[in-house]
Amino acid sequence: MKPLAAALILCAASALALPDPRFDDQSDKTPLVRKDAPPAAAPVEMDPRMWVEVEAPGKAERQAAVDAGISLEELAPGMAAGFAAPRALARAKAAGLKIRSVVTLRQRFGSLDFPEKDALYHNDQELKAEMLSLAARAPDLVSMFSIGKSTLGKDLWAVRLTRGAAGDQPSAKPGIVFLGAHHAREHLSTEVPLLLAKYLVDNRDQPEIARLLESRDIYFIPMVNPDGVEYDVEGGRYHMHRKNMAKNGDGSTGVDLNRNYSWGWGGGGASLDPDDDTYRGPSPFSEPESRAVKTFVEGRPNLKVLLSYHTFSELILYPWGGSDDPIPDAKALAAFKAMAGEMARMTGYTPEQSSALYIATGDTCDWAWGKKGIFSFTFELTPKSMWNGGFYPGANAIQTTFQANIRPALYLIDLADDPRRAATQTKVFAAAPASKSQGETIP
Ligand code: 0X9
Ligand code: ZN
Repeated sequence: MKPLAAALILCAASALALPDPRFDDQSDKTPLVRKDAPPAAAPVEMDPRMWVEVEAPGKAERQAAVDAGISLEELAPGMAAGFAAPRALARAKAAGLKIRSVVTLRQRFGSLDFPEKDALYHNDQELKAEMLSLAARAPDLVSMFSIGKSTLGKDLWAVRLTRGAAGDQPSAKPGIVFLGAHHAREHLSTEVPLLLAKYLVDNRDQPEIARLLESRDIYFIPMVNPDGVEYDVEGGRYHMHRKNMAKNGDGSTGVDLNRNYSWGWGGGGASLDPDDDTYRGPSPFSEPESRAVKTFVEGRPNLKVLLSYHTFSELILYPWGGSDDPIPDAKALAAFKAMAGEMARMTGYTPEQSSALYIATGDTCDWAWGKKGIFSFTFELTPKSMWNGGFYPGANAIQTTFQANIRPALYLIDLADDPRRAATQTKVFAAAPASKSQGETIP
């Protein structure tokens, strides 16, 4: 995939201070280009400036464009182009300049994308395209909709797999939701739910899968934090970014979405300092992304199970995460432990109460269990440690991690009718048919 051309913007901006041969045809020495043109340090996606092309048969038009506040960067016969903030664009129009085209900096300078070696990972647009193609492939089974907008206005896409209900239509069938990428740099946590959705569609005629698609209401929201993901890969290199892209009062960026849910919000393991990676946000559900998940869940009382994918460490975590106390409902605890244990056997991951990792308040699963009684798990996917790739384990990790996670996903989908039965039932959902997805087989 294409590397981001943000470097081009920086080059263009730094070139502003130098005499520029593009403007040699000027008769006077008045500089055509504003010396105070804004630097392009902000992420391209957040940059409100546009790339504007105006008709400019002669110097008068170029000058009018510059006087309007456009910083001209490119000249060709009859046209001039450059950066324009929204007010500069309005002034250029008011001055009577003919505007040929207006595009965002992202459109002009290329997409924000993964480094070439990790091109198999999906950015926001590629994810959307995959979901659309799934929905087109099996319209009787798959629907796609947005659960809300991100801080920067991107749609938060959900794909729904069930027979007999689409989009927002309510369903009485037991429901389950798989979430990914609360944390920007945890890219495998998007790939796994996306590939699981594809897997179910590819194998929809296998009797056991067909039964689940008939009897369950299954949702995948693979990228809860698209702004953060996009920033994390900006420039074709990784930024180790965790939070969303909210602008904080102190000038820092981002709220930790997995500290922003209301259950136990403001307690331990969540920072008050906006600059910290674990900043909890100014108030519970202050962020549009966590609010969208809340609204999504609250609108679907049929949801019985939730799995929030994260990376990394190979863990299967269950509530509480905000306290070392066990959840008070002993029967539910027995079910949680049985489920986590079973899925640990399937994956080789380690099962434990979330707080055993560390106490952290305001996470998704404490809220979903504490407030809604939804059996909720956090999976910390591969790798096991920083030494095996940490947040960036490479493209080869996608298939192996997905494969390892098929059986736990089918098991949870099956149990959604009555998760408590896991405590007493030893027979687990076993029939994982040979996968047609990308020619792989089930482990
Ligand atoms: O800290 C987190 O949000 C999760 N780990 S991660 O490395 N993906 O950031 C773990 C959340 C587990 N929940 C609690 N301990 N409350
Ligand atoms: Zn995480």
